[in-house]
Amino acid sequence: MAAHSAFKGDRLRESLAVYVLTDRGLARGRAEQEVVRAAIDGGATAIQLRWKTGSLRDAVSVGRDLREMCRVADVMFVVNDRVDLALALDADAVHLGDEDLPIREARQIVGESIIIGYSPATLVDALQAPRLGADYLGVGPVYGTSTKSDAGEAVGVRRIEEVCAAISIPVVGIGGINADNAADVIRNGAAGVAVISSVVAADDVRAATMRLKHAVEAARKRPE
Ligand code: 3NM
Repeated sequence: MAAHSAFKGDRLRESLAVYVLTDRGLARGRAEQEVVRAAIDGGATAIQLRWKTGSLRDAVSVGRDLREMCRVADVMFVVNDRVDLALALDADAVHLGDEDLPIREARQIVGESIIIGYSPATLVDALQAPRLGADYLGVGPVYGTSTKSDAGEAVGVRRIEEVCAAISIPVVGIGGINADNAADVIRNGAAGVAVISSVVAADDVRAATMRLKHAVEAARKRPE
C-alpha cells in the first residue's frame, strides 16, 4: 500500500480537471489500455478503471497496466466501486456510489492512504459526505446520458452550483458532458468534468480529450 497518495491535498483539485472513466462497451472494440493511452496523451488528469462486467482477475490484469501508465504520466489513478481492487492495484483513489461500501467503512479499511470519491444520491447525501470522510464528490447526471441506465434525471448545473456553495471539498460534474458544455460545469464551481462517452466512444480519443481539456482550461481562465 502507498504511504499516501501523491494526489491527496493541494493537487487533488487540479487532478480532477479532466477525468476519464473506462467503459469497455463504448470503446468500439478498443482495449482499456489503448483508450487510456490516448486519453493520457490528450491531457487527461485522472483515469478511472470502471469495471462493470467481467471477472476481478481480468480487472486486476487490466488495472495493473493502467496503474503503470498513470504512474509514468503522473496522472491520478482511480478504481470504481471496489475498495479491495483499489488497494490491490495501489490506486490513488477509490470512487464509491451509494450502493457500495459506505464512506466511513471504506475509510476504516483504506486509512488515510487513499483518496475517497463519492457519488451522492441526493443533495442531503452530498452535504453529509465530507464529514463522513469523502475527499471529492461526483455530482450528476448534469445532462442527459444513456451511458448509465440508473443515473436518474438530469440535475443540471444548478445542482453543481448548490453543492459547491455548501461544501469545501472539490466536485466533479458527470453525465452527458462534452467539449461543448464542459465550460458551463466549470463556471458553476466544479473542479473538473468526468466523462465516458465523449472521450471513450470518440473516433480519436486523444483529440477528444484535448478538446475537453481546452474547454476546461478556457473556462477556468475566464469564469463568467
Ligand atoms: N455516473 P457519459 S452519470 C458513471 O450521475 C456515471 O452519477 C453518473 O457517462 C452519475 O459521460 C454516469 O457518457 C455516466 O454521460 C457518464
